[in-house]
Amino acid sequence: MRIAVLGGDGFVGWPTSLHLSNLGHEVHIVDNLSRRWIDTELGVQSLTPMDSIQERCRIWKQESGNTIHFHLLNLAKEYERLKQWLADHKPDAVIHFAEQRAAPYSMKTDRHKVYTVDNNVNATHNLLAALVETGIDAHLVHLGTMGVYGYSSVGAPIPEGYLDVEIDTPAGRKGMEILYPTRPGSVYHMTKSLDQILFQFYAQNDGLRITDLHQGIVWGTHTDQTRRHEQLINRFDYDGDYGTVLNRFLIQAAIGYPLTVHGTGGQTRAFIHIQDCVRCIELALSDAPKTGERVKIFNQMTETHRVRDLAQLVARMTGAEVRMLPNPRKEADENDLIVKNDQFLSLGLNPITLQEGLLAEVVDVAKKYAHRIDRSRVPAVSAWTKDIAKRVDHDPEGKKLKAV
Ligand code: USQ
Repeated sequence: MRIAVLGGDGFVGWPTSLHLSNLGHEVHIVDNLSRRWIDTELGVQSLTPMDSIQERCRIWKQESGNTIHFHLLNLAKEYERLKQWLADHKPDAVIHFAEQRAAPYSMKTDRHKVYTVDNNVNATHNLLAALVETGIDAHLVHLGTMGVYGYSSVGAPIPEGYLDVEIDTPAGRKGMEILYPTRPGSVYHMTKSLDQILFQFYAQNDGLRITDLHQGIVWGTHTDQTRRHEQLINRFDYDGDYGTVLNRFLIQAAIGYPLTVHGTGGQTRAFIHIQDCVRCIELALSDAPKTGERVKIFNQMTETHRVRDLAQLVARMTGAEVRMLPNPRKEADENDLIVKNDQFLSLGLNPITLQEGLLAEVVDVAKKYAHRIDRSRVPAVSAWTKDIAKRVDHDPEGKKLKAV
């Protein structure tokens, strides 16, 4: 297949591009390199040293003999160029990762909220409108998030996208299928909730074939392909805005920084290893919806864990200290989470779970590049409200709190 990977320079986009190229697909990365610009804005860098996208593609060609093409294009701002690109390249599938993906970044200031909505919603809508206008029957696979559902303890498993409900009508009770209600917990998660509605409309109105993947928190860094050469290495975010919880705990352990548990650490979240992410994309591509079919929605996660349990697991493994910090986010102190993922299992996903070997691999990577870490960028200080900001500013590293 000819596959466009929009956002193919990012944390999941890059290993996905390598994985699909390795399977023999013709891969085209379309990216505006915004993630690299955000590093510059924030004054942080990936833990792992990343080469330019052109250099990464050159090394991949040298290693595998396969070409990955790179196209510099801003989906949200360059609609006419996007349309022309699609008309010229006529991809069989389009994988859409091209969105700002960090909840803390999206909550930093009003400017970051505006940027995240503008970038994410326009990128998705421009793509949908351009697919209709060019008449290209490509399967669109979008990377969404489990976070669209919020994290309240419902007590019942979160289904894969749809919910059967009954409503009272004058003619009696009627059955109906609705999109599972969203309850996003950040501006970033809100944009992915809006994406869902855009997909529903374009599938129903124009017959676009769309798969939406509701992914959990990714952990790990290497995949089979990024391991093949030092310069194919994936990016790795450790800072308070872009680093995600388990990977952060692992690098914190590697550099002797107390593990930063927010609040009581009672938040339960869905997780998936990076190797499984790329496999899931492959599986989703093999199971495209037909024209006129509703949007296919998969929960792309393999297990759920409570944040403090993860901290304790990492502490046991490495001897790290755990510290409970004032939570910069507005989120439930404690929640349970049960998630269905039957569709990927039935397509053949064999989940990688938190095996010590792979956790240790992340610690090893972090130790190797520890000299690149700026410890002052580890605390998460982006606060969800002005009131919370006062609390977090007062004690960003929880130094006044007792270590446990
Ligand atoms: N947390 C800590 N300590 C930390 C960092 C985070 O206790 O040092 C807590 C947070 O308060 C939160 C939980 O860990 O309760 C998860 O935070 P996260 O930063 O790992 O994940 P999140 O903000 O939800 O976002 C990440 C990705 C996003 C993806 C999402 C999947 O950045 O792109 O959509 O995970 S999910 O969480 O399932 O919605």
